[in-house]
Amino acid sequence: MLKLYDYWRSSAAYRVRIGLNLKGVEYESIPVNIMPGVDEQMREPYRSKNPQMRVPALETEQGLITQSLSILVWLDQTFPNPRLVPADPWAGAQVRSFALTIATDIHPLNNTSVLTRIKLEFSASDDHVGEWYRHWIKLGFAALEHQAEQRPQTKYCFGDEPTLADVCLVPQMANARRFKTDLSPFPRLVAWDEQARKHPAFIKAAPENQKDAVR
Ligand SMILES: N[C@@H](CCC(=O)N[C@@H](CS)C(=O)NCC(=O)O)C(=O)O
Repeated sequence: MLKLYDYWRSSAAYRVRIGLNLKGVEYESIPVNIMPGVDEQMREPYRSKNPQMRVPALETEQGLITQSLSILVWLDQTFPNPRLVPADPWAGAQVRSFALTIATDIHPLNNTSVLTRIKLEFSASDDHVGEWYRHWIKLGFAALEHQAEQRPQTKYCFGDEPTLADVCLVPQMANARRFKTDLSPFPRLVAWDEQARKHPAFIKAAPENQKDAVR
């Protein structure tokens, strides 16, 4: 069975949990506690397994895959139904562009290790860290909302079924709410997030439904 190195509140791991559930693929979740101060991702045995010292990572029969989007593409190629990225080149590019805005332009700047560094090395206060965090979300979400306004309204981000775009949007929205971001400028993104969170695959993947969740 596939093993997912996971953490309940990791939004990158949350993406992979949604993808696995959408595909109906069973997996075992192996929690790696990345809470600052605990930092299991930086210690053995995980560190040798994944020198990137991040979650998620997926243990397959062929070996380990790191990076959530690489895992999701592998899942899409290995279990093609339902598709996370449309086969049509143009439609596929639109979905990937949406997903990458979140996964490569917003999320990395708000990673735990980035926040810890601006706190410890540059004396950022908790208020400054919050501002920093919300800034990158607002910038990325504004672009996605603007692009969404140019398209007809749809149930999910790109049509009647969830795609990689919804897989990335929902975890990023959870982070945005946790850091008290004003989401009123992004009504389409909010509606898509609400819709997707009613889907069983998304419910099962939600942070609060994980075995390592701290309530
Ligand atoms: N680009 C990576 C990002 C992975 C990532 O940043 N994971 C975070 C949790 S969401 C992490 O492990 N942080 C631990 C750290 O920063 O030390 C991916 O998409 O998988």
